[in-house]
Amino acid sequence: MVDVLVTGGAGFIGSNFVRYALATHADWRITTLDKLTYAGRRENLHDVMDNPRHAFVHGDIGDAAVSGPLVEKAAIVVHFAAETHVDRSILAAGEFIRTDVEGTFVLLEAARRAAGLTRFVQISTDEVYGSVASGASRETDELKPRNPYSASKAGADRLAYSYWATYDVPVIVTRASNNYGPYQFPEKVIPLFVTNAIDDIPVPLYGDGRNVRDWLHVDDHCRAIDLLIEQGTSGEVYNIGGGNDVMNVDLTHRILDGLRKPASLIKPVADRPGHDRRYCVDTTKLRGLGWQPQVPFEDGLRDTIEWYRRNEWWWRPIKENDPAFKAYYQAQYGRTT
Ligand code: NAD
Ligand code: TDX
Repeated sequence: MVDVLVTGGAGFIGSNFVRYALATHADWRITTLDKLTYAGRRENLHDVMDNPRHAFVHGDIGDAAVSGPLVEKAAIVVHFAAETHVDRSILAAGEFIRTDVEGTFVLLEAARRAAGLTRFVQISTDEVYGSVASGASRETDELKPRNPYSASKAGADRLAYSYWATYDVPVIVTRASNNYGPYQFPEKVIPLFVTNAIDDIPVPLYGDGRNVRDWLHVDDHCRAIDLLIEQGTSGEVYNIGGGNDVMNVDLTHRILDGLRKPASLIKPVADRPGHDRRYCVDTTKLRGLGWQPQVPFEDGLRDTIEWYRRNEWWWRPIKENDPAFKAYYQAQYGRTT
């Protein structure tokens, strides 16, 4: 059996990856290590908690006594755990530095001692390139992060690389574009707008709504990570993008149309400070290994909207009963919605 450690496996992408990996690799024994922050939820793994090839450990990656032994016995580490929401990083950046930078450092130190480690996947982000006015970011481009989240991720991205260059830890760095799909915490734009619209609550569109994101279905992301575990080269960086560049205002109309809700639900609100105008990654390198996205955006968005429509059990308790969600919503949108 192959021992795989997935950090942040109770979050959005991590839980989709755990589910995908258990179904795809009969010889993988997966340990999920997750702190269960506001974004990490046992419910995200409800259907794999009892799987005999899956163990769940509740703990902080920054706690070396917990994370160290798990890394040391792993053959593969896929490191998703992070604070991930740009708007929260603008409100308070401390946890982003502690988890995204220092937490990654703790894992990498353990990775130096891990005798059987063949792969350490550092899940970075396209945001490390900063805003790109035109063209597409290549892996060799300069990093110009512009908000506390992306700056923390850039720190972790280069720290992981340095552990390959310096200590020969078998690191691969991935930089994916905006993911969408089931189990995404309902404060990121797609699940927030879908669930607000279901309840006829206005959807707060930042600024002029003309910012562009490249949408990648989480299943295509999981397939890319899996391929890179098998075929990637240590010390290399790989962009992962869906090739679906969409302006926020167009995305919003598609969501409202998909739910047969009126455009009058769109509420223009103050812009995000330092709001990156556009991200776009060049995926030639990954495509050279045989990967290409399989989920057309139209189908993926329709299915995602349908998932939130059918799975109110999953999101309604967060939005209606979780005081932390209400406090965040008030802090973020209180003045403007
Ligand atoms: P998420 O916020 O849904 O999940 C993050 C998970 O990490 C949660 O389960 C949380 O409990 C856990 N976590 C946080 N701090 C921890 C700590 N100190 N110790 C252990 N666990 C901790 O995030 P996501 O959207 O699934 O993103 C996963 C990874 O992918 C992140 O590294 C993120 O930067 C990266 N990424 C995300 C996107 C995207 O569009 N969502 C795009 C590119 C890259
Ligand atoms: O209420 C909103 N209104 C709005 O107009 C929210 C929450 C967002 N937006 C805009 C801001 C962005 O241009 O929508 C776009 C997407 O916003 P988010 O869902 O917050 O994602 P983004 O800031 O692009 O970052 C995401 O992609 C890169 C993830 O959250 C990161 O973890 C990932 O690294």
